Amino acid sequence: TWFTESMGTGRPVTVETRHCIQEMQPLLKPCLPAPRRRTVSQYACQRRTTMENHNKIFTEAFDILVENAEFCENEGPCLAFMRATSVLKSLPGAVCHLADLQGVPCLGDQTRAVIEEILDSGVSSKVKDILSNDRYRTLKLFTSVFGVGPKTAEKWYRKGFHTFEDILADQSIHLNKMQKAGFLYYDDISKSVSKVEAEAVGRMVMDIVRSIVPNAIVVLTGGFRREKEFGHDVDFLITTPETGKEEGLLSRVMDKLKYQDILLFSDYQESTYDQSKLPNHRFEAMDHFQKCFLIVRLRDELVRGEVQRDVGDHWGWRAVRVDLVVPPFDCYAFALLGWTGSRQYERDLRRFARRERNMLLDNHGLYDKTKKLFLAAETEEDIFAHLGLEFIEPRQRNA
Ligand code: DCT
Ligand code: MG
Repeated sequence: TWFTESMGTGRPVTVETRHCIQEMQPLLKPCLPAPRRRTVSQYACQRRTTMENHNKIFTEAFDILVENAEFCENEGPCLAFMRATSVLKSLPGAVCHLADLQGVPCLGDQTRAVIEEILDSGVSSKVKDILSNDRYRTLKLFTSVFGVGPKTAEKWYRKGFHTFEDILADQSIHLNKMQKAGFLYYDDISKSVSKVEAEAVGRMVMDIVRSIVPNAIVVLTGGFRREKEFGHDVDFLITTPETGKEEGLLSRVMDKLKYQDILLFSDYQESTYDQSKLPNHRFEAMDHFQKCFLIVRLRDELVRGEVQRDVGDHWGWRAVRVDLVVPPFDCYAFALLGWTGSRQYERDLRRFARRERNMLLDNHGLYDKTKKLFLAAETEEDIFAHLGLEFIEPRQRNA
């Protein structure tokens, strides 16, 4: 059984009831307007994608296909399903017939077959098979632990483990510091963070940063900047208007968090940013800025503004995953654009820059390969202008 929101009622919907929903859907949801002369760009950075997704029935299926392809290291299908789910999220109405897909790019034979099956029967048999697959279920469970990637999950699965108890009881397993924290705070950090909680973390981080550098800039990025209501973590970009002042800032922030008994776990990464080594022709998942991946203690009173009495096993606080990234000021706009996401939006921005503009874009800067020079930017708008793209608000980057 896989769950989704039942058309706003909040009730879970099972696979078995999906075909009924499918029949009701045209009555309840605005269907896509006729595809006459509709042109949808193949690049997410030329589409506006808000949190209003009219095609959840398909995108949820594709998200599972993406995850499964990742577990199988099937890069081609993985990318194809990611592009399909992203383009469907951007459509202004529900797809009710195959004909609605006319003019919609990024849909190959495989993806169309999945859509067709869901249109016909309400479910995808491929997805159903994956959801009952032992390996998929186990890898999904293991990778839900902070610090456990697909490689480690696979290793544990091959040892015959199926549950957390199996792993924790085995003497031969050596957990690293991150994984230990991942298991220790599992219940809290696997619960999503609300916008109100993210804002409370924001005030906490802001107070500490400003007590060190009064004119520092602290910005909430990631999904919350895209106006998502919930997230898996809270991402911040921190910088200072005077270049150089940001050096050492992060370790001082962490000292203060420790001193205030807020820090539950930290993985600190020193900056490896070296301007002389740019432009970067390789695609790298991670940028070179000073950063840290944290688990912090968020006290209830910071969220609700009043002291709560501890009840039962509730201790008056919850653990939250927080990422802090500190770019130098002249990279700020690029870092902001990169850390705002979504991941698919970023992927397509870079692909668009490379293929359509002969430029290289990453979280550090933008390089024009034709003119052989770096293009400076103070704001995100500057970067869109360099790329010859219409500006897309963060809330429309939920690709
Ligand atoms: N990002 C990046 N390089 C990375 C990791 C992330 O540029 N190595 C960008 C893309 C999205 C953004 O940073 C934030 O990442 P996440 O927190 O993973 O995603 P999110 O969109 O904030 O989603 P969630 O709500 O799950 O946190
Ligand atoms: Mg995030």
